[in-house]
Amino acid sequence: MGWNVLREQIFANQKRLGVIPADAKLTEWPDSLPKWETLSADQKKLFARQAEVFAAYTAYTDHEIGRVIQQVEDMGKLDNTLIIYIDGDNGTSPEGTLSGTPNQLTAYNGVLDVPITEQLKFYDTWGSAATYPHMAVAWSWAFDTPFKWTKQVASHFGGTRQGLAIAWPARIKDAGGIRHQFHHMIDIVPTILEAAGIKAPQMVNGIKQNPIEGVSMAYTFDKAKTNAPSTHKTQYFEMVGNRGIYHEGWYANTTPPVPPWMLGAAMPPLKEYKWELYDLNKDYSQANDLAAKMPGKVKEMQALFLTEAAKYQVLPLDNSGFARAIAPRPSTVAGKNVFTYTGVNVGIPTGNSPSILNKSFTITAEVEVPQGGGDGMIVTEGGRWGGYGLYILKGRLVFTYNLLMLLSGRWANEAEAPLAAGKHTIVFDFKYDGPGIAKSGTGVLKVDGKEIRTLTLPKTIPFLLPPDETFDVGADTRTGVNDLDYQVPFRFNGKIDKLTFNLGPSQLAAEEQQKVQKAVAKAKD
Ligand SMILES: [Ca+2]
Repeated sequence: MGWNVLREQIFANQKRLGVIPADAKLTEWPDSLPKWETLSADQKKLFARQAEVFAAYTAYTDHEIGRVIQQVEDMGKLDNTLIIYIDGDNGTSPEGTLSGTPNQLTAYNGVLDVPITEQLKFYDTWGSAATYPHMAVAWSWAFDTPFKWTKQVASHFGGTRQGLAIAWPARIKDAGGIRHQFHHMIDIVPTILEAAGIKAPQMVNGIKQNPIEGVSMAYTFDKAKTNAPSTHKTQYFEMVGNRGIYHEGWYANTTPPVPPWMLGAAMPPLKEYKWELYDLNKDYSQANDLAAKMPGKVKEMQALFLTEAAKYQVLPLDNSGFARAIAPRPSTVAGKNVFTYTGVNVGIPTGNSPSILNKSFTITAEVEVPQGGGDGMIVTEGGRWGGYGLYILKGRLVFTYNLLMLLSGRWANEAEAPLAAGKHTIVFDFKYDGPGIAKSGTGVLKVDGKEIRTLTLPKTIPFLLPPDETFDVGADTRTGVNDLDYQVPFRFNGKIDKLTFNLGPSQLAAEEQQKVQKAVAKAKD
C-alpha cells in the first residue's frame, strides 16, 4: 500500500473512530510530493520498507508504554493515577528529505538525495542498529492525515496537532469518551496542578515566577462537559517566521514560503508571506481557505497575532534560519586553535571539542605502548554515522575517517611492523584543499617522524559530526567509527602522555560559515 491509499485509509479510520468530526475533509495532496503510482519498482520497495520500520517502531513504543502502565497497575495504583499520553512532539518529521535516508546525519549535512540504489543496500538492516534511518517526506505528510504539512511548520496542524489521551479511572468515568475542545501543550501543567490540588508557586528560590499561560483541561473530565466550549480561547503559533493564530474557532496563518525539507533555501521578507483563513468549527483540517472571501477577518486575526506575539515575547520575528539559535554564546573553545589533553578523557560534547571540519589540522599523540603490544583508541569523535578515530589495532596504527557512511578513508599499513613497546610520537597531518565547504584533503599518518600512509579524501563532512556522540580520548563511547576494526569501548591499553590538536583557520567564506551554523542549529532542533 502506498502513501496516498494509506492516507485515505487513515482518514476513514479516524472518521469511524470519531476522533475527527464527521464533516472533516481530507486536505489535498501537494504537488511538491510524488503520488505513489508514479514511483519506480525500486522506489516503492525502499519506501515501503521505510514505513514498515516506522510502523514497527510505533508498535514497539505502544508495547513499552503498555509495560509502564501494567507496572502501575501491578502496584495497585492505576485507579488513582492520571496518565496523559501525547502521541508525538509535533507533526511527523520531514527531515528524511524526499527519498529518505539510512543515516539521518546525511540530511543534516546537506546531502538531500541519497540514491535509491545506495539506500537499498540497507534494505535488510533498515531499522536495526546498523542504520539511523528516516523515511521519505511523503510518508511524513501521510502520517499527518487529514492535515497539511509536517513538523517544523507552525502554521498548519500537520506540524502541530497531536492525538492526546487522558486516563484517570477514579475521576474520568467514560473511558473511551472523546473530547474535541481546542487545547494546547501549555495546558498540561495547569491540568496536572488542578488534578493534584496544588497551586503553581509564586516564588522559586527567591525568584518571582512568570504566570502560567495555559488553562486546565480538567473541566473536560466530566462526561456532562463533553460538548462544553473550550476554555482556551486564543493561541499563537510561530516558527522561523511562519505563523498562525487561533481565536474562538477561527484560525489564520501564513503559507509556508519554503518546504522544511529544502535545507538552506532562501526565505522571502516576512511581510511578503501569504495569509490563509479557516473557520475551524466547520473546517477541522484547514481544507477551505476563506482569506479571499473575508479580508476583514484576516486583518483582524493578523492584528491579534501581533498582540499575542508581543505579549509572549515572540517578536521580533526572524526567518533568517535560526539566526537567534546560533548567536555566539559562551564556549570553552571559542577562538582556540590549540587543544591539549592527557590521559583518558571521554564524553566531551561536540560543541566543546576541537572542530576539524573545513580546515587543515594536525593531531599529535605522545603515547606509551605497553609490553606485548598496543591496542585501543587514542582519540575519536563521532561513530558509525560519521566521524574519525586515531587508534592502534593489534599493534598497528590506523586513522579512519567515516564520511557519513557514504564513504570511508582508512590510513593504515598492515605490512608495517607492530609498534614496539615504549614511547612513540604519532602524527596525523591533514591538509584541506580549501577555500570552500566540504572540500577534499590529504592526510599523512606518521609515527616517530616516519610516514606510514598518505591518502586523499575526495570530500569531507561539511556541517557537523553526530551531535549525540562525543569527543573521546583513550576510549570510544556509544558507537565506533569502524565496526570492522573494533568494538567499543576499545580502551587504549597503553598511556597517553600528551595529545595535541593544532587547527588551521576555517576555510569558509562568511556566507558559508552562516550556512554551516544554520545547518547545525537545524540538526539540534
Ligand atoms: Ca563514538
